[in-house]
Amino acid sequence: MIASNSSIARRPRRVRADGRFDATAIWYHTCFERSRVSSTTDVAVQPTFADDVGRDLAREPKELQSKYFYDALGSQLFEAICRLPWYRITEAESSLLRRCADDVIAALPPTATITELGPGSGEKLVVLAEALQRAGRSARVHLVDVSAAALEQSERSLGPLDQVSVIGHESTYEVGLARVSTDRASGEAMLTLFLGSSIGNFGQTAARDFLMVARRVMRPGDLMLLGTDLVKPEPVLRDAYDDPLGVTAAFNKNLLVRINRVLDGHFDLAHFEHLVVWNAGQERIELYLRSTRAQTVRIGAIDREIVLAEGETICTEHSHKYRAERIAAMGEAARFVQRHQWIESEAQFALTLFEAT
Ligand code: AVI
Repeated sequence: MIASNSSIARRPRRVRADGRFDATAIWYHTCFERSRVSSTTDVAVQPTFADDVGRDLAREPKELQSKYFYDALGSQLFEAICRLPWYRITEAESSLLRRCADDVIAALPPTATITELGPGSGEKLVVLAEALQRAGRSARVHLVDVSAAALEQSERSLGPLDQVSVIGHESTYEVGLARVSTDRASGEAMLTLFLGSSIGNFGQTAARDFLMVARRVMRPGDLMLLGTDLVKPEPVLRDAYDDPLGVTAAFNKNLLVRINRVLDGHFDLAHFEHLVVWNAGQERIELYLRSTRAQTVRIGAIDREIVLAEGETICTEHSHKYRAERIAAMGEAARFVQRHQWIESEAQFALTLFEAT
């Protein structure tokens, strides 16, 4: 439901893929209308946390997937990271967005839907909602995230806005975007926001494939606003990912806390340290959890003993940094053309507006 200007529905709705009660979203029952409309089995066919942890800790070298950072505590720790003076991405992107929001909204046809992939705190959408207001417009906004906790956080900040009607999709980016795109009216354009340099957490091939998949569900003329952190001096990157307050270390170690809590794991945090490596060849930051001694850790729910040597690492995240001049080519490979690029030169961060050709 969407109406003109300020009379639009303002209550966030949630589309959960499996239609089950979400225990982490109790506030919904008191604060918001709740929709269990469900048309995909996305979450149901995803490998479970237990499957992924069992398989990834059996690999040599060991790894854990960064998507599992974002439980309720991990999402809050990430919000704290975004406020750290050493982690410049959020502030740089917000200031760029304030600069370009009117241009982005002006580029959007009068009837349009906005979809944000991985919305985080929702603060950036507030900037676009203000631009919508200045233009005397309103829009339907879809939020897509696999994390219920992250969706709740962003829906809370967007709930009171008059210019947007918010619909949450607890789903993978690809499935959520496809659903939003196919469900819209024939003349309705779509702006997809993929911000915060989230694309940097994909490998290079995965990033290219992701843009191709996204492009496949879009129509010619649809827009995508892509946020990418740029290559910068190593000490600056180190401070961003190994901050002096230890928030990023806590964010990283929370993966072990999550395994302990959810999978009956027995990781002792005192015997792991947060390790940050700048891989200059691949132009990416790598996060690890390093075992400070030889140890065997039981994970009850998967009936496994994980053997770690002293100094052995578990890779938890890659965060790729980009070169501004190569971003257009990355889009072109996926049948996008670059319409604008805005660069925050101090923090070295880029926002690129692509159009589907
Ligand atoms: C979400 N993502 C873009 C963040 C990044 O910078 O790669 C995640 C993060 N990891 C550590 N700090 C922030």
